[in-house]
Amino acid sequence: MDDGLPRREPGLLSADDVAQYRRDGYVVLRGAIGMGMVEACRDALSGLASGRIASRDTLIMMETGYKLEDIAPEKREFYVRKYMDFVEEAPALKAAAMNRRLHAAIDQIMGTGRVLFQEMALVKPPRIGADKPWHQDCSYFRITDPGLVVGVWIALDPALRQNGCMEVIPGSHLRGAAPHVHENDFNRCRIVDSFVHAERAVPVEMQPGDALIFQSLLHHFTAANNSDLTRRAIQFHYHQTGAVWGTVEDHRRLFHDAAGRYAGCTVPHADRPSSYVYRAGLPRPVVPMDEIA
Ligand SMILES: O=C(O)CCC(=O)C(=O)O
Repeated sequence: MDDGLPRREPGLLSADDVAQYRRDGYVVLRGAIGMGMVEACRDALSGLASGRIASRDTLIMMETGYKLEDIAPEKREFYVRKYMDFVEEAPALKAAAMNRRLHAAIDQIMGTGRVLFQEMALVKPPRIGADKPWHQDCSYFRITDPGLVVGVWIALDPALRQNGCMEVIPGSHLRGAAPHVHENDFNRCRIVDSFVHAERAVPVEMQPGDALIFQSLLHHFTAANNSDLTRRAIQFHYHQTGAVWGTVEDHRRLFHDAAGRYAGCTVPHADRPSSYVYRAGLPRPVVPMDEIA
């Protein structure tokens, strides 16, 4: 019967899933994007690495010890560690970031109205893919309320224990911001060891198209890839409309050591200042899109 009330798209997450996000800090949405989209995203990344797809903005970082210019274009993707800032370069990558089904699920957790402020593709090439140490993503973002930030990590290959799937510590987001320290590389910033309960880690194995939706204070890690299996993923960060970007001092109030000194990951090393700034100034409103492939 038509009662004239607006109809809501059926929820993709159950009440238990939403409760899991609140309690554990993460939930997996299986089959968030379809296989056609997975293949289109893989092809776009491969095209960006080889130069087949023209890039205006994308930053490509290689695994340690490898240089883009030393490797033949068609082989480059097998040495890439990370792509950043790519949604405008390929329609499939934008359609993944704005996927209607994914955002209907995030609406259930966060409410409506959000912007995309960071995109990355994270690759662990077979045998050479390095680990990513334990960290909280909001240690990289100077947003004053981490509860308004949500991360989404979408597998493009099977992500398994042996090729470095995501590992999380359920409930760690409820313990607040933990102090981090930089290693010798600006991209390697980790939670101070004594704050990590690694014995409680849960590996989250996923199939291509599955999405891990996680709170920005969740402790997470990925191991090195010592297998022959590649492991590609795309990761997006969104914040709800109205979230405030603060100063280093605002961030220090969250991320500090016992002496009160800044212990987040946003301050470049004095000896090697980073020119990269997360795209806090370029938030793009989420406008849900249908899949294109
Ligand atoms: O995909 C990975 O290996 C790690 C991703 C991650 O946690 C990050 O870059 O923040």
